[in-house]
Amino acid sequence: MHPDCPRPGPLLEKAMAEALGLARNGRGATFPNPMVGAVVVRDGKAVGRGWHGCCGGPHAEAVALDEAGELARGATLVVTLEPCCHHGRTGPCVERIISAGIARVVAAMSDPDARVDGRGFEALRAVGIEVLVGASAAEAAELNRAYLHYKRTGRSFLRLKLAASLDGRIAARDGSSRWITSGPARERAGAMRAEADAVMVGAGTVLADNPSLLPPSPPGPGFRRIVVSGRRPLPADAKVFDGRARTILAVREGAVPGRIPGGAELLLLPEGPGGLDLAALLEGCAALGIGEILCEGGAALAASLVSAGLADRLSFLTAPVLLGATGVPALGDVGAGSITEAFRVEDPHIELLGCDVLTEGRIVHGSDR
Ligand code: AOF
Ligand code: ZN
Repeated sequence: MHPDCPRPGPLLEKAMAEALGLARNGRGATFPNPMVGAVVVRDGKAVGRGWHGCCGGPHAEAVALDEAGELARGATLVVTLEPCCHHGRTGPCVERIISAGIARVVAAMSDPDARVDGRGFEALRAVGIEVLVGASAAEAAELNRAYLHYKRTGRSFLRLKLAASLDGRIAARDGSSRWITSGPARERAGAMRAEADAVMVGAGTVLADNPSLLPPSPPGPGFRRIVVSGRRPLPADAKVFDGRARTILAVREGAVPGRIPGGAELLLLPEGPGGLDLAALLEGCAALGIGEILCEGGAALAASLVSAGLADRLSFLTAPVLLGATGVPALGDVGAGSITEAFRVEDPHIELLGCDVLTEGRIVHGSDR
C-alpha cells in the first residue's frame, strides 16, 4: 500500500471533500471554465491547496503544486476534474504534475472538453503515475453541472423553480401570493438564487409581483437578472431596474423598446414558437458567461421552457395550501393531451422543508421514456 495512504478510502475521501469545497470558491467566476479544486496530500496531510478562481486564471492543480513545492515529490494529488493536457490560456497541468514528481493522481471525473477527454489521464499513466478516477464523481458532476451541460449543448443550464399550493397555484384570484410556502422553503429558494449566475422571469411576473430577483446576500459582479420581454412595456421604476445588479432584457429582434429602462442590457433574439426563441436565449446567455440560470416563472415562460425540453432541472416547492380553480396556475399549457404525453420528473429527489415539499429532478417527456 502506498505510504501516503494507509487507509485509502477515508483519507482520500476527506481530501476530495476538501478539494470540492475549494472548487466552490470559484462559483460565479469560472464559467465557461469549470470550478476545480485540488489538494496535494503527503503522509496523510494536505501540503498544498488550490482552486480555479476565475476563467483565464491559473488552474487549481498549478496553485496546489506551487504551494506544496518540493513536498509534492512522491505525494498524491487529489483533484475534482481530470487534469488538462492542452496549451490553453495556461500551460498543461499534466506537465506540471509530472515535473513536480507527483506519484499518484486521484480525480473525481474525466473532463469532457474535446482537448482533454481522457488524454490527461493517459498522459499521466504513460509516465507511470498511478491514476484513480471516480471518487465523489456524482458530487463533482453536480458541482459542475453548468460546465458539463454547456460542453454538451452550448447552452446555459436552466433550473426551473416553481412554488405553489398543493393544487399547483402560485397566487389567489386577487393576485396575492405572499406567502404560500413557509420560511424554510423560502430560505431554500434564496439559496437557489445564490447558486445561480442569473435569475430569470417573464415580463408578466415583473408586472404582477415586482420582484428584485436578488439573492439573499449581495451578488458578485457577474450575476445578472434576466427579464424575458413580452408585449407590454415594463415600468422604469421596477425593482429589476434598481441598479443593484446587472439586468438583461431579452427582446425579439425588430421589437426593441423605444425607451430602455435604466442600465438594462439588451439581448436580441429571433422569434420562436409562442414568443422568443428560448434555445437561442440560452445560447446567448452562455455566450455572456452565464453558466446556470434560475427561472422563477411565470406560468407562460415556464410552460414554454418545459415544452421545448429546455428546463434541465425542475425544483418544485409545494405548500399544504389549496387555492382551487380560481387560483393562478404555476404552469401554462405544455401540450400534454393525455397521460402518455405528460412530462415527468425522473427519479425525483424529494425533501421536506418545514411543512413544504421540494420535488427536484430532470424533466422527461412521455414520448422520451
Ligand atoms: C480550468 N481550471 O483548474 C482546470 C481546467 O482556458 P484555459 O486554458 O484555462 O483551459 C480551460 C480548460 O482547461 C477547461 O475547459 C478544462 O478543460 C481544463 N481544466 N480548467 O479553467 C482548472 N483544471
Ligand atoms: Zn489545467
